[in-house]
Amino acid sequence: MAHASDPYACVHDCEHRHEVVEMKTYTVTAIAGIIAGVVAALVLAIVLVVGNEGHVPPTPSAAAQVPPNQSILPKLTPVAQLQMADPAEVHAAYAPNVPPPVTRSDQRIFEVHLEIVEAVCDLDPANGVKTEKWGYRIAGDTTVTCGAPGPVLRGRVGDVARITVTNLPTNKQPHNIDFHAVTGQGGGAAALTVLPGESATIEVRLLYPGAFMYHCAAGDVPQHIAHGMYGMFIVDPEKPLPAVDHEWAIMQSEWYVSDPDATGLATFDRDRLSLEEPRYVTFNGLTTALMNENELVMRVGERARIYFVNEGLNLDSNFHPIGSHWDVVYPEGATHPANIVIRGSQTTLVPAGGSTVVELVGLVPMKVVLVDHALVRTFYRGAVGYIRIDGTENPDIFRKVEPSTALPKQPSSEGQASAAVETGGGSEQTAQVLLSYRFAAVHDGYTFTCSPQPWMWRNPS
Ligand SMILES: [Cu+2]
Repeated sequence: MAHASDPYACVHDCEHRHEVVEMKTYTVTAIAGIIAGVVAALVLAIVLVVGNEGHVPPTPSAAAQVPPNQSILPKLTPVAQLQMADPAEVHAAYAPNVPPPVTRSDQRIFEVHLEIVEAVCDLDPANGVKTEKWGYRIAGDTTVTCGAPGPVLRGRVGDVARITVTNLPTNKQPHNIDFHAVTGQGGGAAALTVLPGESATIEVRLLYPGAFMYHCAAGDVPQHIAHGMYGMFIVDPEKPLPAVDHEWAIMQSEWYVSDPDATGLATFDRDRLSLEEPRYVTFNGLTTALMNENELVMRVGERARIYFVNEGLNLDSNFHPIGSHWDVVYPEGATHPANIVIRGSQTTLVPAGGSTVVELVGLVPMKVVLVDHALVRTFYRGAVGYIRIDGTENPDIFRKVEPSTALPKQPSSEGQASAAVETGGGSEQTAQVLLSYRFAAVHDGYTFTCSPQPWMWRNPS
């Protein structure tokens, strides 16, 4: 029955009236749904573009598109139908640099040629310590005589990599390469075993995207890896990872050497190797590879991606950026979109022979200190690197409060701690690199400030 106060009143019967009410309800619901959808899309776009600097990492919903019982292997174009990659493509570079991402949409054949070098090389330049290193260089690059770590290689899932390894005739050892990116006997090691003066070639399909270790697997494999015979192979997914402002490669490794003699030469120490007690732990093969003039540089507002391989030989790495976070972690360096990324991690575990891919956002100017947070390796053994973030301060994120206002008026049971790592200059005479760790704590209304404690790389372990 019609009612004067009923906005949906009809003049016929109640059934018809209900239909009109339902139709109008549906219409209102539909309009509201459309508006809600548009608003949600706008909010999502704002979050992705503004809140995350335009970065769109893989999401759990995307990962769910490939259930575990389905293959993630690419559909392979037969090798006979593949074209050679454009000669302008770059597939090898030296860390911390990486070759540019492979962004083409088809599978190609590309070639890389590595040479094996053996030489006495710097290990701890600030202390004048050298050791015998074996490693890899881009073939023909005679400017490189120390090949540890070896070049960073890069290709795309589905590509065929034609890899040639040459053992220079001046070398003394047989060598080869086991590529963790390769599917086939020994990762190619047997097929690539070469005596001094020999070369060998394999053609291999890149099936899984990620950041992969490669290493020598000849003879006493631990001895060869401990001499520096390793590198990194980045395999880009079919759909490239989101573009970032910087991409860098870092390789952690251990050096089992004696104390240096009077000339600074530290020799291979098999006892230390057997005990898994390295004398040095380094990023990119040197104690100074990522500091001073070699520190990495980015700006506030930029995003950097680090491809990190733990070359071992024996230790797991606890990769941590002091003063920042891993905004994105591709766990175990497995960048296939079927995987779920981690957001906002503090420290990511990287097993020996494994990797991670992490991203860091510059939010305030500082020096991010890259460490293995098993900190003996950083303070006593050399595993440290720096990312300098330039730009404008942001007090909404970080500011120092003067001590007079920082001290609580009433004793509090809640303590606060802050820590910083910095380098100190060694004297010209000792040429020591000093690290100091300054710990300041505010606890129960009292301030404790410990004096900087310098340790030297040569500090006996
Ligand atoms: Cu070798």
